Amino acid sequence: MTYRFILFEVDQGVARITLNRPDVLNSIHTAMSGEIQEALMHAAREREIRAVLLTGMGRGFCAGQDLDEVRPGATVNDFAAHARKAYTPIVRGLRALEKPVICAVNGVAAGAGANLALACDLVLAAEEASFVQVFAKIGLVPDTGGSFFLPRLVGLARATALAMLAEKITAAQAVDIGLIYRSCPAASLDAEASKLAVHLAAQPTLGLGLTKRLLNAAWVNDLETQLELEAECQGAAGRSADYAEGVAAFLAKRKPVFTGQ
Ligand code: T3D
Repeated sequence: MTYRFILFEVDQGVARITLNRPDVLNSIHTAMSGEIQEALMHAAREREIRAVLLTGMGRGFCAGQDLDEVRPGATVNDFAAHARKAYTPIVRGLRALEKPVICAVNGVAAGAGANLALACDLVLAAEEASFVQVFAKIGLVPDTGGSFFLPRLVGLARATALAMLAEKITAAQAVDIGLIYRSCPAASLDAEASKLAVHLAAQPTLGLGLTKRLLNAAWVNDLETQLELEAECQGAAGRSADYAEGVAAFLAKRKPVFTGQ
């Protein structure tokens, strides 16, 4: 597929998705959302893709919904239908993709843009980047999974403050409250995120995918259900070629070569 609003490149097992509407801080409209959804499906389908790196072009990561597309009187006026079509499938795609997804937040992440990042597995941000649950400023509610991820990541008190006050927080604050994994200088963000993605792409992909399945389920399961799911996933991981390779390499005191199977 040819993309107009994102860039999609595959190298060393990593699919890099770059949101590419820098003039409007990579805000998302319907066509761009469709491209992100297609890129995630492509990443899920292709065996040689073993990690995904999501980032933004220019000075912003993503300013959420393109407000021009949804201004009063515009063609998109049923927000429920729009959320189901443009945002829900992206969050589902990110969480259901049983491969690690790294998000490199290169600048401001606002509204659905912030929550797009939170739906990824490992979020790195440039020190200059910021996060804002901007919805309350325009009379909307956190979507794109924000109302799910926020309280689980930072607790109800902080989630409520972030969602209701719509204050911008820095990348360092986001790390401090457990919203994201870590921050680094802007100049090294791309290299750090790429290094992490290439590393993960060479790890036991099947096991990492099952780990992601477990972590997804842990947010809703009780202990008994989760223990059973762990047993099932361990069964599947134990039958993988990468497990055989990992143990053989350990016993032979050599570096393992994982194929992702
Ligand atoms: O149907 C549904 O499901 C609705 C879904 C809603 C989900 C949402 O995401 S709602 C939230 C939508 N997003 C916003 O409300 C954020 C709006 N933007 C901002 O508040 C600010 O731009 C930022 C805080 C993100 C960054 O501020 P700053 O000062 O660094 O940049 P700027 O000057 O405001 O923006 C730069 C340009 O990008 C500017 O265009 P210009 O003047 O250079 O021609 C601005 O208009 C444009 N831009 C920024 N955000 C958006 C946008 N254009 C369209 N839509 C945007 N969201």
